[in-house]
Amino acid sequence: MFPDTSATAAPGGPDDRPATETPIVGIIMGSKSDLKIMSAAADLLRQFGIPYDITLVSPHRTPHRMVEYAENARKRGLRVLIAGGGGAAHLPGMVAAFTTLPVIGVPINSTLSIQGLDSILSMIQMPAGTPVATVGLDNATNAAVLATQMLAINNARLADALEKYRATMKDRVMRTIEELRK
Ligand code: RP5
Repeated sequence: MFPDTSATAAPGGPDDRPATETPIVGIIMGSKSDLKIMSAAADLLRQFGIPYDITLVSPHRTPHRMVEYAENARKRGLRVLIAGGGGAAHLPGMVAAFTTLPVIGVPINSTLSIQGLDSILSMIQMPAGTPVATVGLDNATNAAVLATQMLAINNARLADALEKYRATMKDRVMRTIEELRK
């Protein structure tokens, strides 16, 4: 169920840094039941040293909170949003309708889901003009990597950290290849 964050540990950032600075990434999800998936995004952002905040925003149970969150996101300094949801996963699309910040959607294979296909379809077919950058099912790690890549467009430290992250992945594959040769 959990993404293997050990396989994608990000070098180049302090591992245990608390998110005390002004957050620039907002992680939101429809339910506490999504947290076991979405925490992988928080873990990776922390490793990259990117300040974030994380909270629940339900499009169906707290719709006014969702509008307020999305409308205030840019004003309070957020630059990218990561939104996860399962079942009728309307959160990323609706948040995207209320902000011009980039929204990365994480479809979640929740207990309500039809094996996650419902969540995926709820996010990917956005009308032209209001995109949600949808990553793979339960892949909050990729959402965090994509957010980091967006922030790295004009941030040399993050660009360097991403290079090291890629190098770490390559090293793991090369080590496995060596082990298989034995
Ligand atoms: C969605 O419904 C949430 O994102 C969650 O994935 C799913 C189930 O929510 P709970 O019934 O577990 O609160 O809105």
